[in-house]
Amino acid sequence: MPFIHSPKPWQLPERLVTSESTFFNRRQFIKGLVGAGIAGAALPLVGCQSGQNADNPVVGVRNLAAMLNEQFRDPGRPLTNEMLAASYNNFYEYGNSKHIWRDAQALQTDPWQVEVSGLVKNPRTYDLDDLLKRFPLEERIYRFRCVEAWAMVVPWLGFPMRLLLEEVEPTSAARFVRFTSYYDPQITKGPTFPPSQFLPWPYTEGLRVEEMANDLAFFAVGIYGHTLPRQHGAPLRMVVPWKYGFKGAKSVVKIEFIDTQPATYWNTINSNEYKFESNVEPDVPHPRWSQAKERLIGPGNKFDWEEVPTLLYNGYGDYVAQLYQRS
Ligand SMILES: Nc1nc2c(c(=O)[nH]1)N[C@H]1C(S)=C(S)[C@@H](COP(=O)(O)O)O[C@H]1N2
Ligand SMILES: [Mo]
Repeated sequence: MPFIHSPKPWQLPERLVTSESTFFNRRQFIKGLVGAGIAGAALPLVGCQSGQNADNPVVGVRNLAAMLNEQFRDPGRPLTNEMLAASYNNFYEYGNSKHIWRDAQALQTDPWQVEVSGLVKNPRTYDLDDLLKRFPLEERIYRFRCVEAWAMVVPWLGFPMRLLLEEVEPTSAARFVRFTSYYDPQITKGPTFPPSQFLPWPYTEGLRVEEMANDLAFFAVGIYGHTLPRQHGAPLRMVVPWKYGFKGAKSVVKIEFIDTQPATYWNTINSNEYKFESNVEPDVPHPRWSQAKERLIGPGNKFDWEEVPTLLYNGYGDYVAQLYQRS
């Protein structure tokens, strides 16, 4: 197994590197210290309807046309405000705060290539345009659940991962898939704390091949009717809505079919808190907090947000329950 057992430079003491949430809390704490007192409310977004000012986080996009997939028309919850979704992100390549959308604009997404390799009959490197032409785009409104217990509902545009699988044809030896995000320390500078050089870049994630073949598994190239803003993981990201958000790597450049479970970013940082499987399971608490409820991103700070019960597999059990055994 490729799990890391020997000490590695990024295995800092717990007090330095723990989790997504610790980063977040630390920031809140510092803001509190300087007396800002407006941590969540400082988002430059409410009242930002015009779309043309410097505070509009939806930048660098072009419209995309796609049919709505009727199976995913009704998420049972209101759609998240686009400006909020585009300005409350996790993308550690650009820092550890939720407010990285400006920094993320440094990413160059054109040209973009995605290499598909490893245990497949037809390895190849796709230009992004080629992917867009090859696979018909559809729109799917999915619930989205971060391991930190916030949630949103967004309309993705993209295509099922299964279509790519069928084209590259994994061999019978392929059991897992590793997805790698774009990494260039000049651009994806990472957080200043913990120091980026101690983190296990590039960001990688993994699935079992059967998980990738599931109907729900999706490559998003757009959101809210246009291409992805960079902070959402332009130009192509994974969306696996029955798993915690960190399983969905952004800005994917490489997809490799392999025979053993790959090491992944958060699992390498803390395997106790961020499991490889990481399905949304309300009855399985994170070691530091309950997962029974979640808050829907809304106006104001997160303590004002509506709290709703967490659903097993994020409500997608009909699609994925057969992939797992729960005791
Ligand atoms: N490359 C990369 N992908 C990533 C992350 C990241 O830091 N880097 N964060 C993950 C986490 S923790 C979450 S919750 C989602 C956030 O997606 P959003 O910002 O588009 O809402 O992206 C996931 N994909
Ligand atoms: Mo997350």
